[in-house]
Amino acid sequence: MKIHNIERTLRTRNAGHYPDEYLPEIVFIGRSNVGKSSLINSLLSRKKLAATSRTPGKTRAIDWFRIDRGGRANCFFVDLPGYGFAKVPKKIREEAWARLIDTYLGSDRPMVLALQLLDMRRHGPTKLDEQMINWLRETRLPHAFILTKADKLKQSNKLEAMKKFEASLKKADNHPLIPYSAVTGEGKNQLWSLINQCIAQTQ
Ligand SMILES: Nc1nc2c(ncn2[C@@H]2O[C@H](COP(=O)(O)OP(=O)(O)OP(=O)(O)O)[C@@H](O)[C@H]2O)c(=O)[nH]1
Ligand SMILES: [Mg+2]
Repeated sequence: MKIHNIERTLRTRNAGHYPDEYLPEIVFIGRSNVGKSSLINSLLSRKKLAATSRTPGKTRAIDWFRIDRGGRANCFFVDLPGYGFAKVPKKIREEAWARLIDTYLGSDRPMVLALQLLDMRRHGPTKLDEQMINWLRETRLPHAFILTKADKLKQSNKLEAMKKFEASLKKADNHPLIPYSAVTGEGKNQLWSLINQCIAQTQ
């Protein structure tokens, strides 16, 4: 589907501050440096829309990107700040980050899909990821797991990593698990199909 226009509608660090417009929202969640901003750029075929960095903690606010696809398929991509960034003092980490995300996830915003990103090289979620996943399960928001940086694994290691993630995420609850590479575009078509399906279900 053709994208007509993309703009960043809002960047905020204030809990409870949202865009005026209600469109289906696709939410990107994951620890710092896992590749959230790179995934957004890759899906939208833009190099520098969402700022990426080798230094963790780049995205400290919530960003709303408005994706104009000519009407019914319009949506927002919501780039949440990464968690588990060691250089941020613990107090700020616990309070500001958690409040920002908790307020948003608990709001009446029209979220249609949450994408939980996990680094594919780690062969499983970290402790913080698990906390986030439990949090997500409580919200009952439809969600999928995106295994990032798939290009960094050899084919044989990929299959092994998939199996380990499936086991640890208890794949029985039927949430898609999609290997993704922002470098090669692997997973892009599959993820767009899922996004479109979730948007269509709300209309
Ligand atoms: N090889 C490879 N590198 C990636 C991929 N995705 C992201 N990276 C790299 O990983 C680093 C972090 O990527 P970001 O997209 O900035 O990560 P983020 O999750 O937005 O990080 P925060 O904003 O700190 O929460 C950058 O150096 C990216 O180039 C990928 O699919 N393959
Ligand atoms: Mg980022």
